[in-house]
Amino acid sequence: MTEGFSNYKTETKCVDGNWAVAHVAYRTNDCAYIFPITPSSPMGEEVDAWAAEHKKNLFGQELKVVELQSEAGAAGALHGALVLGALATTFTASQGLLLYIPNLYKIAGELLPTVIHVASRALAGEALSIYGDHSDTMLVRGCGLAMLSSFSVQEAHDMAAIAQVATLQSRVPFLHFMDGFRTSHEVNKITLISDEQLKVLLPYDKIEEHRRRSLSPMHPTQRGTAQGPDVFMQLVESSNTYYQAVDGIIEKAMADFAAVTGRTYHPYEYAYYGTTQPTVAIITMGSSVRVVDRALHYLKSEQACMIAIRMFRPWAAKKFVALIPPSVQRIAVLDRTREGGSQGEPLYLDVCTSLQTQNRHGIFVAGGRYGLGSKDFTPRMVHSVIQNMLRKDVHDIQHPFTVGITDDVTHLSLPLGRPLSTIGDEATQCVFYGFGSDGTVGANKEAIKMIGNYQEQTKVQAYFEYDAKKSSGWTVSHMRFSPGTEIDAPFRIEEGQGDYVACHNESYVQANKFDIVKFLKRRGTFFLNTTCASVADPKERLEALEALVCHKTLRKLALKNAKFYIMDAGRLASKYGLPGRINVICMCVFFRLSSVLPLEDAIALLKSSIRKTYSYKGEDIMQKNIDLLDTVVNDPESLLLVDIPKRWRAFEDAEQAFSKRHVALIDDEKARQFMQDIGDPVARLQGDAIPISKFLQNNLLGGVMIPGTSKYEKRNPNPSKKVPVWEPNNCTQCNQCVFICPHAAIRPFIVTRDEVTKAPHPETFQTLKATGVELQGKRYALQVSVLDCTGCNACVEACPEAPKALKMGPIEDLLTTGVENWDFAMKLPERGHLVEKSSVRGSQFQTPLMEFSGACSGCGETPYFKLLTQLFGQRMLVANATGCSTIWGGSFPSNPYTVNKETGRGPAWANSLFEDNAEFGLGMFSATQHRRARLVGYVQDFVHQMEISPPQNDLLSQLVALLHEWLEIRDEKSDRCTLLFDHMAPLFKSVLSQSPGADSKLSDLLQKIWSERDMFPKLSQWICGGDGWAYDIGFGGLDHVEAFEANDVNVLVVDTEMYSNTGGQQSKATPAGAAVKFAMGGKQQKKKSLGEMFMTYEHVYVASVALHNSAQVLQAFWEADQHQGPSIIIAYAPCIQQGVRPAGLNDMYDESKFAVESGYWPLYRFNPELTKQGQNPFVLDSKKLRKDVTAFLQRESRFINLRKRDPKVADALWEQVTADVNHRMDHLQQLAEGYKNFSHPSDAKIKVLFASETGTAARVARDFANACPDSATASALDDIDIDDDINGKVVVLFVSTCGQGAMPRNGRNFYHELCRRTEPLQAETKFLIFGLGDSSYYFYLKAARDIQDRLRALGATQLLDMGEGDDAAEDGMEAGLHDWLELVWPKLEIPPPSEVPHIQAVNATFSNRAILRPEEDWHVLEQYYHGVHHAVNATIISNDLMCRPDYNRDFRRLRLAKANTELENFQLGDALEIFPQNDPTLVSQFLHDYSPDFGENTVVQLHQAFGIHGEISLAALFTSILDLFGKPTKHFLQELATFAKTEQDKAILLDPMYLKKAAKQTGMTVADVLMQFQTANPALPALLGMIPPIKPRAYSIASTPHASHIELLVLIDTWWCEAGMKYGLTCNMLRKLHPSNTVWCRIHPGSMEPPSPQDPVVCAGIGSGLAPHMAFLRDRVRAAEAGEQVGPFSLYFGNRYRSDEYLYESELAEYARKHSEWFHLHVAFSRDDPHKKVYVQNLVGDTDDARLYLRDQPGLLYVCGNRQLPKPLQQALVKSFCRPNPEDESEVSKAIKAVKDLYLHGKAQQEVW
Ligand SMILES: Cc1ncc(C[n+]2csc(CCOP(=O)(O)OP(=O)(O)O)c2C)c(N)n1
Ligand code: SF4
Ligand code: SF4
Ligand code: SF4
Repeated sequence: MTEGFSNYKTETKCVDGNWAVAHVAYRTNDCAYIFPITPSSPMGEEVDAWAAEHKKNLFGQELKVVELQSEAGAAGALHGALVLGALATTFTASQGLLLYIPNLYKIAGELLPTVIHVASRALAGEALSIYGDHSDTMLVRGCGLAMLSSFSVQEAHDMAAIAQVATLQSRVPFLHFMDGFRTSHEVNKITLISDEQLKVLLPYDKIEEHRRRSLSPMHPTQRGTAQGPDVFMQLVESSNTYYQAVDGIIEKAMADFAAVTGRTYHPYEYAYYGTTQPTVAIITMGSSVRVVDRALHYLKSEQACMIAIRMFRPWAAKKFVALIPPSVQRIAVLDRTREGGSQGEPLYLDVCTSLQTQNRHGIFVAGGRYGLGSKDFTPRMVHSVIQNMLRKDVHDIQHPFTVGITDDVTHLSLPLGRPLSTIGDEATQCVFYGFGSDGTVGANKEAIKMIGNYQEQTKVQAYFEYDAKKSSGWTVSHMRFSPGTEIDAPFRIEEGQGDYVACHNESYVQANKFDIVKFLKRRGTFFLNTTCASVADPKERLEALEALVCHKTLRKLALKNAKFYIMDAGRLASKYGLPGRINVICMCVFFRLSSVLPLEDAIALLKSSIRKTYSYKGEDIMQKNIDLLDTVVNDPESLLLVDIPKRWRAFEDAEQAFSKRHVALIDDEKARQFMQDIGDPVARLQGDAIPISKFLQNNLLGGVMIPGTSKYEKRNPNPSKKVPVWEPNNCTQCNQCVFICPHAAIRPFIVTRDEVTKAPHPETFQTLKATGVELQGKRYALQVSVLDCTGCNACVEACPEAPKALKMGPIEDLLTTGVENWDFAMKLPERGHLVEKSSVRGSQFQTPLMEFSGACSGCGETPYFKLLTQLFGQRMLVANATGCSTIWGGSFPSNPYTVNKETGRGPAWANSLFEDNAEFGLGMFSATQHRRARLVGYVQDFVHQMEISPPQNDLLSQLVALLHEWLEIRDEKSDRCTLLFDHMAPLFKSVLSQSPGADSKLSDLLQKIWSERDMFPKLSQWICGGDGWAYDIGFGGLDHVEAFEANDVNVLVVDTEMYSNTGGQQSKATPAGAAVKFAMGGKQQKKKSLGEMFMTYEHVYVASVALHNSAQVLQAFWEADQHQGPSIIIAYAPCIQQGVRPAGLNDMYDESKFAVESGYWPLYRFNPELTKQGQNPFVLDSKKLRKDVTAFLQRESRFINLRKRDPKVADALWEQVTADVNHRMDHLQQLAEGYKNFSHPSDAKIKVLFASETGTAARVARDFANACPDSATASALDDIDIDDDINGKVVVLFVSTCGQGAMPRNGRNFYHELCRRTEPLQAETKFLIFGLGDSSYYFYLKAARDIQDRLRALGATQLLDMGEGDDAAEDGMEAGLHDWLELVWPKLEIPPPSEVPHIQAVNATFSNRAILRPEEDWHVLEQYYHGVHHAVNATIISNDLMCRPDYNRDFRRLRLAKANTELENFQLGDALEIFPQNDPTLVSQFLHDYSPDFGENTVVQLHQAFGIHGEISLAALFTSILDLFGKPTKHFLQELATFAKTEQDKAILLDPMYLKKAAKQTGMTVADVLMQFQTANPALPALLGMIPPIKPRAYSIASTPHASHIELLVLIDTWWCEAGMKYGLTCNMLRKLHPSNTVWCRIHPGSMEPPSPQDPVVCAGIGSGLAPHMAFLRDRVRAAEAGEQVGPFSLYFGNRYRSDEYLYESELAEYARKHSEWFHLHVAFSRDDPHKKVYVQNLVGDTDDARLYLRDQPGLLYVCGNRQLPKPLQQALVKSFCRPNPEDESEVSKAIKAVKDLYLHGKAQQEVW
């Protein structure tokens, strides 16, 4: 080496450690094998990007960069390349490095030269940590690699070169490591090694030798043989000489390097700054060397020196020991790793051994751990280490020790002294606090480069810290600059050292959140970006600041004499159309205030940087940024210096952090403690100070986390400051917004009216009458958690346009009311169980058990996980692969997985690693299976024992019955097992607490069952992860799990089409043409079709789903869970890394939709269960492609960027993507049309179609299609083609109506096409249509009617009247569907599907009791009514006829005592439900006649049948519970037919006409049928299961809650058959009741919202429909008589004859007389004048009341009567509304609109029957 280093031209550059290493590795290698892992990924990314730019290495080629499926793969590939004589390298860290281990042994064993570059990182143990320490590198120290450690960014660059030279010289492979993050991510200004210098250093002869040694058929040799005991050892030992030479080779390489570069290094370095002889030596390696050096330098310690270790392997003991001065008596060895249970950590052991082997005795060696997981290591800690070593008595030295934490449990930690200001005054130190997405970090990275590059001698350093949240969390940038002195300070800026401290988010200084000012030095500059700066008046501005910023902060600013500047950067940015992007502004402020560069130069540099950065984003954005910059520079007004008033010095510290106050309010004791001790300090960046004991006290040992902590954070992660605002009048309660919300921040609540009044802000706690039968009487509220909403806009996008019921509004308006209303709503009872969760709407009433995660705003992964928890959350186990879903799903201390507040149950979630997740899940599953089998064994044993000797004890016998039932249903995939367990648990506890019975074996068995109680529920095993896991690293395991049919597990793959968590590198899910990291040149290969691969197994349930199609997603989740065997759902997940333009993930919903509609993402399901039923298992859910794939590609940066960079390549790849998409679609189409030998659906004669918003119409259509032998599967209307699928065909349509009469979204395009079409349909086109809707809506069934009208207009023949499925009907829409289907089958000339009835026999046995006392029956019935139905037994006070006794209609006034509190608490407008009973005489007669086997006194033991347990006589059962005299259903007859003894009986029972005929003739009852077909004699349990239970009947209450009784107005129902008049069951009972009789009844919330006494009201009622109006009227009379102000009240009442049916005549007349000023009575009696029938509606139309009170005033309309009333009444309203000018057309059309609005705005309420 002859040339001097000064001969080379060198360049300096501001770079980080990763870049520095990559820069050398790229140029000195042929190939690189890569896989992403933090913090080493940027090395791979850099080399890939350079290769994409065709940059050349030293050998004149581009580096060949190959990404593998895992690090194990990269290691294998590296090995192969080396064997083939390539110069090859790789980059990795942590778990990645562990996966290299087997190959490291191979590579070292074969003496293959290579350098593996590692950014050293912690290993996942009790938790994952992406941060730096030496745990990974220390674990590979035995593999046989030489190991070099770099201490700084410059060294990382230099050691990369030295290692490369040394490996080639020695043939020993090298591992070169730097400290993860601390060095890999620190930006520093370094001097680069030029190509010329590298060329001089590289031993080309050795490269040649390496190449010559390669495996080649030209000179073949064999590698990797198997050897026996005789030779293996000798061959292993034969490489010793190579290792012995390494030390010398490294020394030489370093010397050569020094000669060429001027930078001198040694394997071990000595440092001492005292003047005498040191007695203490500190031994360390990595970045800590610089810290120790700085501390020693600052302290000028006479006692302590340091020996720094660069060459860790091979360890040269002699060289090392020689550096220890003879004066040293004590050594402290610092290790950045922990080996639990060892004698000491690796470096410590090496030091001790060296002293021993080199004969240096008498030195005390203490070992200490520091900096684990990037814990900051500072000079102050070094000081503590020295102090420890200088303790007088050697026995007092803490060994082993830790430094940097407070260990108050094992007391290993050293106490810390005051911070040392080791950085000289020459350097400027700056701290910036930013918000995740505000661009602060990016801007700072730019700034550091500008400053560093500005002048040759300027030195810079920057280090960045981030919140664990994926975005919108905090960021802290630490930056140092110096005019000439090197900045070797690998630690954060310390307290009181900052020259410039900036807070870019005002919420950080609000309510004492972060202590930012602590960094500021005296007289330093503090900049705050705040809205206060926009307050014009200086005095008011100061007041605003005082109101906003916590006083502790203001006091500190005053005491530090700070220069305090403010600016409203947010306002400025918005003004320039760049909302939220404050980076340019804040950077400019920094240059203005810090004077690190002359301002003019700084601005020029900033402008050129803006041009560079924003050129990709378009001219417009670039110009806006430049204009903005000019404003900040030129407008002195925008940046204001605050004149700090003296009073701030006296401000009190008293203010408690908002979060602390918030934490104190947490109800749950455990959670409060956790948040106090840990959650809150961590959130306020004070986690470093938490002592170990706090973790133990909170039971966090072993990485355990308590559930549901994310909800306590309330971090307001919303840069847009906008949240959705609900417009209830437009809301259809579809819950689509709730489904899509990635953050679970918008939720529907089912509330009672009473609860609404208790809301903290009832005026803003808006509600709607809840739709759907199951929610009758309840209210629907939609609430947003204002402090958890991220403002992502997804809910607004998802809200159907009919018009939209959500829009974004300013958050300020809701910060108090919204927050408090939300808190209130969260405390409301859980009511999800009231609604079936199998529909989209129903699923969203279930409380999500995954909420407020740290995912990016609008993340496409989270909604899927949220849905999983809503469906299966309380019985769900999750194995989650490392990836975004573990970071947003499990970042300590925020746990978004939570529990149901009533049961305390929720998802059990765990993460093992990235690579092993499928296996991890399989382990969970098999353990569950095994443990459950054990439980089943115990239970079977126990039940068997009980059969042999039946229990004498009542509790025990109940328990046995339940266990029996559990055994039967234990494999049912539902919550039933859990519910059964809930019944069992108290019995178990009581039985176990009783003194052990005589049989201790039995109690042992019981005890064993109890100890396995966790296995009672049927658990649902989920294995979840991203595409990187499923397609790449975990594919082997995933494949293995799916390959076995017995593995009943479900896999969810959230496919973002890249490794999102590590910053967006390609996976095999990335499509061709995408330019993502590791594929910057554009991915060449098409996306792997994972779903299709798994379909080939044929037993795997496979689905490909996308978010916007909520119904399909939901269906897939259900089917996957229900499938007996493995499943996989591949879910398209829009991700921030895809770069959706222009709105990013604010467009998440449309992004998903576009992907599907362009065919880019296919929707399908492959369900093996269908194969079993002989059907095509493959269903293509996305059929019709409406958008162009290229249009989709044009929306995303991942595709567009390539086009900008390399249009030719992009064009070719885009063509390829389009071809791939079309090809895949064709293939899927073929599968749909004929998978294997399943029939082609075009054979189908009937086409079944649907338009469905919430999935109900789709479900009904699919059921119909399944039942109809001549049809294929059902399709959404938008997926079909009118000509192909409708024209000339027979179609059956199921259409729901949403919004205010809107078409569901999957039918809109179809409808538009239908409307546009002018060409008639072929004459043979026939159709049937079934509409679904809610009759309480004005536009009931509108969508179905629109389609019907249009089809008719185009000439199609309608085969039947439209069927009506009314959600508001008593039995929901099913009844209407049933009736319609009865007519459909004959019309289609298809025999109705033969339903094989499934008889659910009740769990009952004959009792051995001969007879029961009536009180005993009563006791059980009480259990039934009270326990099961929450009914009470009320006494009749009076039962009065309201008409003449001989009159043919029987109106009655019934009064009941309100003796029970349950009856007292009803509200105006409620109804009373009465449980009727059968006539006991008829029952006893029937039982006597029906069967000789049982009679009325027979006693049966019910085992949880009808919800009861215990013995009951058949008489009681048939009188009170079973509807023996009700009308038989078709279903009942079918069931009975299965018992028929003769074919003839069977035929009669199955004849559809039989029921009709018999009903017409005799009014046949269930009892009649049973008597007629006595030979079909079902066993009693079956019979009890076949007869439906008696249903209660509801009657509106006519009295007010103030009255002492409950009054009902009842018309006794009768009906006729040929045999005579018949009574309905309840009426028959009611008419016979006498005072003092009792009835079972319960309050049923009314369907109409009552008016307040002040509301103007118009009521229209006919017959007994007067009842609710009477209640409203009586309430108003009461109010008026109490002196309250009351509004006008008009009552229109109609009946047939005035003489006999003028109900409440005298009372009404009296009111009309007494209260004429506000009460207006109108009565109509239709039959009084046979020539002119006058109805209620005629009176309404001919009077002014409706106009006055409903049009001119904001009044309310109430309508109660039969179904004939509403329509004519609406016309009457129009008439009244335009009464003064009935002929004026414009008045008429205004009136029509006003009536419509009345209904649309919920001002009209009706109850019809
Ligand atoms: C063995 C190993 N290699 C690499 C990593 C680093 N790593 C963590 S998550 C991840 C990417 C996950 O991507 P994907 O599975 O697609 O999930 P996403 O983040 O997109 O949700 C990588 C590479 C790791 N944790 N372990
Ligand atoms: S804006 Fe986004 S986070 Fe907020 S409620 Fe809507 S979907 Fe949820
Ligand atoms: S209509 Fe809009 S606001 Fe109402 S539930 Fe549906 S999506 Fe939500
Ligand atoms: S998947 Fe994408 S959007 Fe979601 S948290 Fe990860 S990076 Fe953010």
